Amino acid sequence: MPKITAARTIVTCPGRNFVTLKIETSDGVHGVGDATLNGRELSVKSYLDDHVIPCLIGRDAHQVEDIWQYLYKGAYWRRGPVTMSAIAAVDMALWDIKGKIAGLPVYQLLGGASRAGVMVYGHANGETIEDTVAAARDYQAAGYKAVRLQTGVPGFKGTYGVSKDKLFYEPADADLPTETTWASEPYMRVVPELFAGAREALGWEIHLLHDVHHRLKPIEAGRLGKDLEPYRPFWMEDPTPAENQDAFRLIRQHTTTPLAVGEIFNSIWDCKGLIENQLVDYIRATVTHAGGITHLRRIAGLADLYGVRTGCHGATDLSPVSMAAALHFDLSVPNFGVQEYMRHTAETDAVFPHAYSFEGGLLHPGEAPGLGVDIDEAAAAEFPYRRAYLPVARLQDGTMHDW
Ligand code: GCO
Ligand code: MG
Repeated sequence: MPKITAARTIVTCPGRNFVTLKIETSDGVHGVGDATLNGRELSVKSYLDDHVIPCLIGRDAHQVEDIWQYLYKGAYWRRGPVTMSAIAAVDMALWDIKGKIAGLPVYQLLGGASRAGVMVYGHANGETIEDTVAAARDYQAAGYKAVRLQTGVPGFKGTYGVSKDKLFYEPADADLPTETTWASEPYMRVVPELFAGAREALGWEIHLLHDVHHRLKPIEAGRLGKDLEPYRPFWMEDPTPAENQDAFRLIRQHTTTPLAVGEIFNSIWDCKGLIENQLVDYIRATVTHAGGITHLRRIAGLADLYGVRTGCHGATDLSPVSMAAALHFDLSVPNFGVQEYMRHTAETDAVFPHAYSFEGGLLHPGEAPGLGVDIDEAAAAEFPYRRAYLPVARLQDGTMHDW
């Protein structure tokens, strides 16, 4: 059996922070897992270094399921983003090892390819509707079949989703949280105009998505969904915070715009009510923050029973290791919907050499054994950790709002 002989975490900041777990085995094979939790990177590193790695040494690396159960049930303190990101990193690394030993890409171990490739959506951002539509046109020209549209709200600086750089959107931009100002009313007026402009310029053959980023009250979300209906959006994401899941009933009563939720979910228990009550159409839980490939498959299995499809989070704060793991999952899972794809910087791609590739709007994980991604530790060492926070949002009178 391939025994786990060593494991360690590597923190690197090639433009943004990433935490990577590397597990080595007695077979001479190693595996990698992504443990990045945006703005709380060092908490997950400590969880792994201080509490998980000591328990891994000497275990059979092939026992992916048993080690998952051991870390989940054995901690007593279940769930939460730190715990589940740490478990996810172990899970990814073990699937990587299993694939390398088998000589097969991980998607083959998950049942094989269910489709030719993974449809992805890119991010079209702009300060104005014209800028956003122009960015979306560039994605269309590059072959994308789906694109997310975010635009500035007139009179407000630093709207969610509007980047300083056109291609690389990186919201964790400061040593301490930046303060932004928000008002829902002008936002709710501008988004339907954006979609009208985009349909006129881009036609109907491309999927258009939008992320509300938890900003609206349920009744406001119902209104926005209804106003977007004529433009047939692929989805409206995170319309309202999902702590109160009954809120989604209210949204559903008002709109047939498909709903996507779950990028901050950590386990199947966060998803259960929304899926079983058919209150969402796409579940956005991701490999890194929801317990790894092993747990995400369980979530997808439940979702499939209710006609809910997957739409994994794929922001730049998930490393190429997470992206590779997501692509093996996406390629194999029957109820795949779409995969978010924000391109990493060239520095990040150099630190994490990978086999996945983009063609004609689809990503493919490639045929390399395992996950097909690695960390170049010498390159990683050139980019030391830099504390970085996501912004916060306040209403115009100073009230804290959901960012
Ligand atoms: C998305 C997300 C991201 C998050 C980021 C926070 O849909 O891609 O909303 O942009 O804000 O991942 O860490
Ligand atoms: Mg989002």
